[in-house]
Amino acid sequence: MPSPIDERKDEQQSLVFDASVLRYQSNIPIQFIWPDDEKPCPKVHELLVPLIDLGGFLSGDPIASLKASRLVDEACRKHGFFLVVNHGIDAQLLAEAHQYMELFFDLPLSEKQRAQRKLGDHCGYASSFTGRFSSKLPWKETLSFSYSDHVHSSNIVEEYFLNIMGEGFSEFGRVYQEYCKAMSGVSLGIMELLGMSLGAGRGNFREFFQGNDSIMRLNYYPPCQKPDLTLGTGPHCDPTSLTILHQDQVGGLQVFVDGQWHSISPNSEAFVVNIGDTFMALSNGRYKSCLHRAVVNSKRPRKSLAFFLCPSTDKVVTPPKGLVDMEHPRIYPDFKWPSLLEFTQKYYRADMKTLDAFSKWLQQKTTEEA
Ligand SMILES: O=C(O)CCC(=O)C(=O)O
Repeated sequence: MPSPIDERKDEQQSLVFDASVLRYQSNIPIQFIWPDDEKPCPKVHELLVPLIDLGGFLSGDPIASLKASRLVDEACRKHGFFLVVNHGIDAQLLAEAHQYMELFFDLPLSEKQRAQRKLGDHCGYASSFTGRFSSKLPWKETLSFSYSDHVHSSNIVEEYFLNIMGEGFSEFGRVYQEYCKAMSGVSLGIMELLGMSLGAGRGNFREFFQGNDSIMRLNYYPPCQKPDLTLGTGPHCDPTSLTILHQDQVGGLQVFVDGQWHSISPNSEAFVVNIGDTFMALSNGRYKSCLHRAVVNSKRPRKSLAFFLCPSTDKVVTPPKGLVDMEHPRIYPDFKWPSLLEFTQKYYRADMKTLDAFSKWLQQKTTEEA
């Protein structure tokens, strides 16, 4: 299979996504113009997503638990998106996570490039994906870094900022270390809920994701003079297990349901949660990992914080026995998360068929190695 990285053309190397320069141009570079059938639609309807009271569920309130489990089950069988409120995340921490993101993306490009993401790597700073793809480029900048829930990696985020950006960034490290730890905690609570709603036992997935090796991404979408021609994040399903997203008040997240794009409006009190491909495999296909994207606008920058829960690198992704029977045979092969990550970083640009393409790739690789 050709690597998407090979798609890179020579002229790409000179293309730089620097919003502070691009904003003075009346047009946008052609690499950012998406095909007509993928361009943003002028009007979209709001997606009806349930509001889940996580606190009520976690405190053991039987009525709140039953309600939460039913609502989550319905949403995850249909599209995999829901909102959680009463999640226990400190408002001050959330505000700081947004503030420090603004501070980082306001730095001059050369400063941000100290954290430059290397080809084939999933961590670091990326100004669009100019070095990786030659067309359908996203109108955004990102900073991604690893988080680990292992006891011996309790400072991994702080160390990342210190090593890559230097002493002056220790406060960034502190804020995002704390934020990731809090997100990991919320994810484990949601895993209890998913275990219950799938009838797989409350502790099953919680235990599976203890010691997770996850990814945190800060998304920054500068204003764009031609927002109707481009996308901030192209349509994709998350290859990871569960995404916990906090978007600012600008709006731009869209989900593809029943053949149409729908928006999910900002709600500062809530996290947007969605099922990723790895959890779809864990649930033996019962819960959906759904196509989503982000649109941009011409007036205001937009920010979102995305925590991608991933299993510990040594865990085998296999559905619990209770989710496999004659009526529900296995859909996806066993795999470990680092293989799927490698597949999406080196060989395949994530879309709505990632898991099927990955399954075929894995089977082919196993046959070749036998
Ligand atoms: O910014 C958003 O609303 C969506 C971000 C997203 O889909 C991603 O980072 O994978």
